Amino acid sequence: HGLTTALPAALDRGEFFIEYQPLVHLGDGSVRGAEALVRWLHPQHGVLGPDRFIPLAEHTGLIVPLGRWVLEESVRQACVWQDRHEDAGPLRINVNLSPKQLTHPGLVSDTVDILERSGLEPGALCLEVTESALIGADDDLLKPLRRLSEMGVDIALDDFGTGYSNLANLRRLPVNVLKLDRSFTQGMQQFPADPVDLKIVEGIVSLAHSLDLAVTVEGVETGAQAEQLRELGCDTAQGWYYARPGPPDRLHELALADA
Ligand code: G
Ligand code: G
Ligand code: MN
Ligand code: NA
Repeated sequence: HGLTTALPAALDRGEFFIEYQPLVHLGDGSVRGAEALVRWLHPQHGVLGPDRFIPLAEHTGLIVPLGRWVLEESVRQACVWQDRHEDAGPLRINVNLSPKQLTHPGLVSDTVDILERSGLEPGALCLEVTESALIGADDDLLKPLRRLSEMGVDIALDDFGTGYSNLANLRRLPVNVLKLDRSFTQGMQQFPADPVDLKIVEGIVSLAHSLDLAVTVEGVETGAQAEQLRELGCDTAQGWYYARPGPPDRLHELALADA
C-alpha cells in the first residue's frame, strides 16, 4: 500500500497537522477546550483524514511515534491557549489514543515527560480511548491508564454506546468521562426526537452521573439538539453546531468571543 510505506517519511517531513474542535459547556455555552484531530497533508493526494491513515499507522506501529507527536504538539498548543487566555479559565485539550498506544510500554513515561517539559497541568489533559479498545481489558492494559488517572489526567471513553461493553463494567475502568457516540445525537435530529433515543440518553446520563462520570455528547448539529441534551443533563457538547474542526487560532477566537 502506497500510503503505508509513505507514512514514516511523512512524519519526518512534518506533513501531519492538527485541527481542533471545540468542547462546549452545555450549561452556559462557553468553550472549555478542544479535541485534537490529526490530518495528513499528502503532497499528491491533498488533505487526508484520520480514517485514511490511522488504521495503517496502527497496523505498522507507526501510530506510536505519530501519536506521541500528536500529544506533544497539542499539549504545546494548549499551553499557548492558556497563556493567551488567562481570563477565561484554563482551556483543556483532548487527545485520542489508539489501542497500540495503550499497550506501548512508554505510554506513561512519554506522557509524563511531555507534560513536564510543557508545563501543562495534568488536569488540563484528557486522553480519549474507545470503548472497543477497553472491551475485555485485563489489568495489564488498565494499569497505565490508572496511573495517568491518578496523576490527574482525565480519561474519556470515546464512541460510547457503539461497543458492547457491559455497563456494570464501567465501574472497574479508570475513566471519568463518557463521550456519547454521534449515533445517539443523530436520533435526536428529527423533530420530535425519537422518544426511545431520548430515554436511552437519559438512562446513560443518569448511570454516568451516579458513577461520577461527566458526559460529553458528540455530533451536535442544531441548537434544538443542544437544548435537549442540556435538559437531559449532558455536561459538555461537541459538533458542527458550535464549530467544525479548525486551526488553533480559530479555537482561540471562539474561546475569547464568549469569555
Ligand atoms: O474528525 P475526524 O474525521 O477527523 O476524526 C475521525 C476519527 O479519527 C475520530 O474517531 C478520531 O477519534 C480519530 N482520530 C483523530 N485524530 C486522531 C489521533 O491523533 N489519534 C488517533 N488514534 N485517532 C485519531
Ligand atoms: O473521535 P471521533 O470519532 O469522535 O471524531 C470525530 C469525528 O466526527 C470527526 O470525523 C469529525 O469531523 C466528525 N464530527 C464532528 N462533529 C460532527 C457533527 O456535528 N456531525 C457529524 N456528522 N460529524 C461530526
Ligand atoms: Mn475522539
Ligand atoms: Na468519537
